[in-house]
Amino acid sequence: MSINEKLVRIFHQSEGKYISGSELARKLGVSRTTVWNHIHDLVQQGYQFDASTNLGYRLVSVPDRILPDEIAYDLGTKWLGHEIFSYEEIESTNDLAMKLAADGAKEGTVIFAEHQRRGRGRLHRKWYSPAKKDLLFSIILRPDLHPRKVTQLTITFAVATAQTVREMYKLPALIKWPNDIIINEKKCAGILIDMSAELDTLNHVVVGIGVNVNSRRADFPKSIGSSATSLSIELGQKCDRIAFAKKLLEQLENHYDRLITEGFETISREWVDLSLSLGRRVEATSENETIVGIPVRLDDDGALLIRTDTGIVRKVSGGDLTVH
Ligand code: BT5
Repeated sequence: MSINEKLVRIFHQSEGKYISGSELARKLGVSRTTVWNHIHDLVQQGYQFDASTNLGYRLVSVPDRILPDEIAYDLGTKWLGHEIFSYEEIESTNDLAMKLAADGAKEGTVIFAEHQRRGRGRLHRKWYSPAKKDLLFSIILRPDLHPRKVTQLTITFAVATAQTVREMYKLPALIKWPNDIIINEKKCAGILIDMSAELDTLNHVVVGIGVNVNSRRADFPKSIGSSATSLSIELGQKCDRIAFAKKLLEQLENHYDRLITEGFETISREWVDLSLSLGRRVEATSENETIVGIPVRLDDDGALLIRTDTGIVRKVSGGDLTVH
């Protein structure tokens, strides 16, 4: 752990109390000048301290930035996010995560970015996000899952994300199959899964999640202005991105672990309560056809089963839903 990381930890543990320069120096095993230099460094990063000649230093506020140390502090996960990278600007966190995964990065590694130059949705679509306002991250996983069942992962992470939004902010988050998180009929988060697979086995999977946290209406491009929202727009106040990121990582781990150990059934049941489309009339559009009907349930692969007007139940494995 670097001296900066240790310092941040000591200040967090002191819960807003002053700590003298000499105590910090003793705890860190360095000189008081070194302590001062590192505090100066943290100030450059946006941390704010009160400095008192008699009492020492007190942490007043942490910057609104996705700093790995801040996310890692007190993070209640067993394996997810024990390795965290964060970039000011990057092409796409999913692209980098795929490269790192191919190079052998540990399962549970998380890559965050404050801005993506080429944020991606599914099918070469774009993911828009203004710099430094939202959450954009990717997780490296190596599940023992048949490639055919990878939609189970999308559903699992969508359930975890919707539940986190509900628990933390009491907002009525729902899931539009397969990967959209919707609040009051507008999209506030999306999930993108990339994978490397052989015929029957997955090598690795990258789960990319974009959540509009503090985006404002004016931040959205015109093309999505009427269909997108953010947590802060819905709440009418700014959200603490670090607190949300921590809770989300904890929930994602919890749901993923349940999927792997207990199978898809319980997740699938939780999805029912969060589904925007069950029982409503939908159009499911994929590359080659459009199926119109009423979704009845998920099958064991995470695909959506839709009852058409003729009474036949059709399986939809990908594409987009329009909900009427
Ligand atoms: C998604 O695709 O919803 C997946 C989004 C995944 C984004 C994350 S961010 C971190 C990681 N790195 C990446 O490069 N990507 C992942 P899809 O279902 O195809 O939806 C894409 C569509 O959503 C676009 O065509 C727009 O219509 C709309 N859209 C784009 N940005 C949006 C935003 N910020 N909020 C709401 N809707 C948006």
